[in-house]
Amino acid sequence: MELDQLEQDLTEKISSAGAESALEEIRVAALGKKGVISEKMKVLGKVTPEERKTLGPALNGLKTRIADAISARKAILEEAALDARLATEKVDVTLPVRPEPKGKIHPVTQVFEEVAAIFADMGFEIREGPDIEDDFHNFTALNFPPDHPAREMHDTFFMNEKGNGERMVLRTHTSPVQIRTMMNEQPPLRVIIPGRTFRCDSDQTHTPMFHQVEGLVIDKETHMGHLKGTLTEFVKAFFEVDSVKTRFRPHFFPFTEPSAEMDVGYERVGGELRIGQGDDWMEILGSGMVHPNVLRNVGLDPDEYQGFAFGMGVDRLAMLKYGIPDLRDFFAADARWLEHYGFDPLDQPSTATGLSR
Ligand code: 2NM
Repeated sequence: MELDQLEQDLTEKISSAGAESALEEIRVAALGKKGVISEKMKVLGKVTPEERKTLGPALNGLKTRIADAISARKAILEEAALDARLATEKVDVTLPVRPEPKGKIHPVTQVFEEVAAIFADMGFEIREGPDIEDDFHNFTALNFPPDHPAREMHDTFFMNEKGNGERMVLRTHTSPVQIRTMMNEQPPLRVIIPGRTFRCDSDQTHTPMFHQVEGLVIDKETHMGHLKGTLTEFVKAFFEVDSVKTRFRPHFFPFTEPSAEMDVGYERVGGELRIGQGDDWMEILGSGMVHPNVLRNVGLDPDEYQGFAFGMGVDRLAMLKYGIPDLRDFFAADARWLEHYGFDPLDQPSTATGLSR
């Protein structure tokens, strides 16, 4: 009689348990080490053999039925919990698609990334340096003579004199980073340096702040052939054409000897510029073999090491490639202009999947 009542109580509790934690409490109270059923089992040793014959099977049966009832209830609760979770995670496939990401990549940023992707494929690494430079890194180490016109007030932005009389400058090119790289690292070097540059110049085709990518290769046997091959491959990859007509025209830079400007053939078809072929020439970049004085200034022996360097204006490259007519729009921060000329932030330039789409 007593066991029947106990079974009825437990069964009712089990079927009304609303959570797995409540069910576990019932299990411990009934079947745990000090649970009611376990306590009753302990008494079996103290009853007469006669009583044991009926009480034993009765207790064992009760234990099994309660354990079964608990696992059955547990399965129901687990299923209900899963159903509830699935209901909250339901996706409404009739909702409209998400809007496109807002904002565009500026053409200058796009070109920086395209140039980096092309040179990365050729084994170049990226180096960066400060916008504010000292005279040594921006001029002296680069073999500019003390009276060179670039050092004049009207070409270079000078900071106020420091206590020691030294005047820092806004770097006029990214070449000081080449100097820093050569002084801090050992050849062989293959690096490109993207960045902002500053010159005191403002008209239709010049802005006081502009963008450059320069490059540097230093090794024991690097020669003018490597320069021509590297830059020709670069121009082909950048303008996304299979062949390009080029011309290397002698030039002068203080930091390279010999120096050459690279022109590419182009033609105008209708309103469109076609770069690569044609009867007209367009200057695209400056280059040359690093001057022995520059190598000596950074502590390299010109009889052991040599190399080439080059530099190009990123703003002009962006105008040429993407048909942007006015340089000053680059810096006007006009959202409608950027919406028109800008690039999708999710499209990463890569030579494998296409630089631009
Ligand atoms: C140019 C053109 C030619 C150049 C040279 C160097 C250094 F540090 F190696 F001497 N850096 N950049 C270089 C050479 C830059 O820009 C039109």
